[in-house]
Amino acid sequence: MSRISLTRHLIEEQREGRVTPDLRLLLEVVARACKSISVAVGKGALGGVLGEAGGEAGSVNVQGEAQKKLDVISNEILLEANAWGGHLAACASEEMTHSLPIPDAFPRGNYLLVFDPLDGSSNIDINASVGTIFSVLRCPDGVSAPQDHDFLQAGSTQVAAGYCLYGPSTMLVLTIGHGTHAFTLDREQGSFVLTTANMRIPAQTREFAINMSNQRHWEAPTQAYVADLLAGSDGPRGKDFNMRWVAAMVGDVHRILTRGGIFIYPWDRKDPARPGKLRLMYEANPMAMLVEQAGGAATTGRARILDVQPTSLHQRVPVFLGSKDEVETATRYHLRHDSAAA
Ligand code: AFP
Repeated sequence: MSRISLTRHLIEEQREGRVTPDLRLLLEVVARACKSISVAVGKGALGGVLGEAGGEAGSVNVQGEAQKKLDVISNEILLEANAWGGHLAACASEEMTHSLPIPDAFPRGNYLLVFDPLDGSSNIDINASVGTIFSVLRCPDGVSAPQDHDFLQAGSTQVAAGYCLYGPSTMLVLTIGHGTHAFTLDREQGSFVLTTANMRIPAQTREFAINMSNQRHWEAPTQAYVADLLAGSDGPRGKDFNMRWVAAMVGDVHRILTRGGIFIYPWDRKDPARPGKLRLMYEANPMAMLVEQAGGAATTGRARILDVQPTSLHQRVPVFLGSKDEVETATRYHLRHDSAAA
């Protein structure tokens, strides 16, 4: 059987009226940028790309996190690739304080792109999986020079979302709102090939992912839920659970899309001003769309992530996502706790 490339897949989606020519071009450009990032990541120490950005002084992003050289390189690759195609009005990134309108020298399109150029950057120097996460929104009508507030749209309005996982193989996982599809990079041919159409997350699971070292900082319902998972067949859940933690959300979500599970990054008391660690616009929203399109669920522990109205570009949010029944169970623990406390 002939192989279906990403290009062919998108052209067929365009013929079905599911994707506009501009959105197709945008997604092809993002995929091309991901190939370049994959090459840079793959060179490792030989490419001189490991370690911190900014020399001895180091550099930090708007989150106050140390930037790695590959964070900066990946951000530049995505910005450069998307500047001139005429399909985008503006970009926003984890690595930039504010959004960036497309330069006046180039035509502006109707879409907004927001991304985490290299998620899981603490994995870079240990040669473990990292990834790029992206979300595509419509530029509001009548806006020719979009600013940060134009990006503040609920995740349910995303027109496309995806990630590229740089692991033993490079994989692009994409949704345009008609299922979640996985493409594997054929390094010799230089093209992404459809390897799993319509990924489906099993509704039930025996696997969870959470950074247990934060346990003492969690709120009561998260403590109670995870305690019951750990109690296994001796506790109220009546079955044993296994635990996995990649420390790059892309890796954990990819495992869940492949074989099920629940991924949790809850609110914790380490910094009460921060509602969780993960960012809504370029981590939680795109992953929630991919997971829902594969039959899973994604909540803040209390409400659907895709319904959260963003109030700032770099806003954080608690995340519970993956196998539908398990996410609903975890959410019930939080809602029950809230109604008992009311
Ligand atoms: P970085 O990209 O800053 O390394 O953070 C990765 C991440 O946002 C997400 O991809 C992981 O799931 C999570 O943080 C890992 O967090 P811990 O540091 O608590 O393991």
